[in-house]
Amino acid sequence: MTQRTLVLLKPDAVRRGLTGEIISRIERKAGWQITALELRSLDHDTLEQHYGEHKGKPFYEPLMEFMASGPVVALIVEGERVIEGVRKLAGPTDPIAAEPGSIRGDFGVIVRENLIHASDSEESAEREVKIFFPGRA
Ligand code: IDP
Repeated sequence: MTQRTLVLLKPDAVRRGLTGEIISRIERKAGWQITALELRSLDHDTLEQHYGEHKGKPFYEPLMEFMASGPVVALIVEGERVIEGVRKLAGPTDPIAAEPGSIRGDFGVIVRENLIHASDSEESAEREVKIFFPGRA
C-alpha cells in the first residue's frame, strides 16, 4: 500500500545536528522516497493548525514554544506502508520508553524534545501535508 506521510524533524534535531542521521534512517528503507524537504521556522498559526488537537492540555503551550524555538525540517515521505513505518522508526512518544534502535530511543530523553513528528494515519497525513506543503495537497 503506497502512502505518503508528513515528517517534521523538530528544533532539537536541527540544533543537535541530527537531521542527516535521521533522514538517512528514513532513506535506507527500501523503496521509500523523500518527495519534499524544507528547512523552515514555524509561526504560531501553522503550529496551531498542526497541534490544535492538543490545545488545553498541560503540555500544549510549552510544546508550541519549543516548536517555535528554532527551524524544523519538514518532509514528505512516500512509499509502502510509510505511515506506520516512520512511526516505528521514531519509536513511542516518550524517548525513555522507546527501544534503543529507534530514533527517539537512541537520541531522546525528555518527552517534549523527542526529535521527530510523523503523521499517525492517512487522514492526518493528508491534513498535515496541506499545512506544510499546500502546493502538494
Ligand atoms: P506523537 O508525536 O508521538 O504522535 P502526540 O501525543 O501527538 O505524540 O504529542 C505530540 C507531541 O507533544 C509529542 O511528540 C511531544 O513532543 C509532546 N508531548 C506529548 N505528550 C507530552 C507530555 O506528556 N509532556 C510533554 N510533551 C508531550
